[in-house]
Amino acid sequence: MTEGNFVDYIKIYASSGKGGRGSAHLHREKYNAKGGPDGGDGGRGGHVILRGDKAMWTLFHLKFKRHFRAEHGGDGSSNRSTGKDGSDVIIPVPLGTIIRDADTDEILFEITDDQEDIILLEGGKGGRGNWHFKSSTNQTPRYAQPGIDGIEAWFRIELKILADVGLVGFPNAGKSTLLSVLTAAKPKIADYAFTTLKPNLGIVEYRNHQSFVMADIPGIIEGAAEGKGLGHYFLRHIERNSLLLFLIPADSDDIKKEYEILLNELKKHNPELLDKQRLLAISKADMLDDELKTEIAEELPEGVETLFISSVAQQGLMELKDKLWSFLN
Ligand SMILES: Nc1nc2c(ncn2[C@@H]2O[C@H](COP(=O)(O)OP(=O)(O)OP(=O)(O)O)[C@@H](O)[C@H]2O)c(=O)[nH]1
Ligand SMILES: [Mg+2]
Repeated sequence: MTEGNFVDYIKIYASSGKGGRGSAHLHREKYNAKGGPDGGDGGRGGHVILRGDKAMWTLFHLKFKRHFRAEHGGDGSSNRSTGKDGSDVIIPVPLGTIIRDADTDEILFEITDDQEDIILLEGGKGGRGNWHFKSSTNQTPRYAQPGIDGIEAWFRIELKILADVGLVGFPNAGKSTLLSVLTAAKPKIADYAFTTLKPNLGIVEYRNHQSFVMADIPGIIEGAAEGKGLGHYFLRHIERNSLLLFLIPADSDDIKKEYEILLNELKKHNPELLDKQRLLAISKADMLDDELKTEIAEELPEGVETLFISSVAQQGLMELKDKLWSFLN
């Protein structure tokens, strides 16, 4: 899919490096033909490491490079020289990345902290050189350990969005338009349902160079939790948002009802979603005159703060940002 910058899961193949061989070298000098064993140890094979990176927001960088091989360890050599450790492969991933075993689907790790390192696959240990095996009965062992093999495996790397604000609304509610006016993101916008097929993220610049992240997900419809439309697949992405911004267009036939349906879908998907802070924006408010606005204002759902906005006419957007910011902090 070409739309959006969003890749939410990807399968990767990784292999760690094999440990280097221990050396079975016997020391020889001009005047000492029977020198002792002096074979060094093999170096460790490289690890495959995942590193949390707070500057990343997607798995897009993994889309075109899915194979990761760490270097093998170097072999040991004479003079008890240890082989070089194989270089590790470090894969940067956004915070909120989950790593599953590709076969069993079991969650192996979750990366939540910046610069957090997780060894996905450990490199094989280097073999020990022959001098370790010298004993009273065998002064010149010609034996050294081979290195231990690396490991290879497939993983499924998955991303839960860590956006602060998740947009929730029916298709066509104006979610992508809002994202496009509040952030530098350029999501596709059109006058039909399910324009957005994949989540889009944008950074909302706020006063004094502060910012927060907003996620636009595909529209949710009645029955979404049972698999209708596309929203169900993406509902899990709003599980981590600290705030849900509901968007209902001003020309909705029944704002209250629409709000109830949205809440109900979230609840069916995961009841904990209802514990999140939420805010309701009546979008496309440029279509309302004062009279209609007053009329609508009297019939708004209870128990949620509501404001009127228009992305097109740039109305209420600063108030919206202020409100979002104060909720987030
Ligand atoms: N009048 C008016 N129209 C708007 C406003 N915001 C969005 N629209 C229009 O509403 C339609 C849908 O907008 P989108 O932003 O694509 O809606 P969406 O919620 O992202 O829709 P899906 O991706 O299908 O879920 C487009 O034709 C927009 O031009 C607004 O503030 N005022
Ligand atoms: Mg959209």
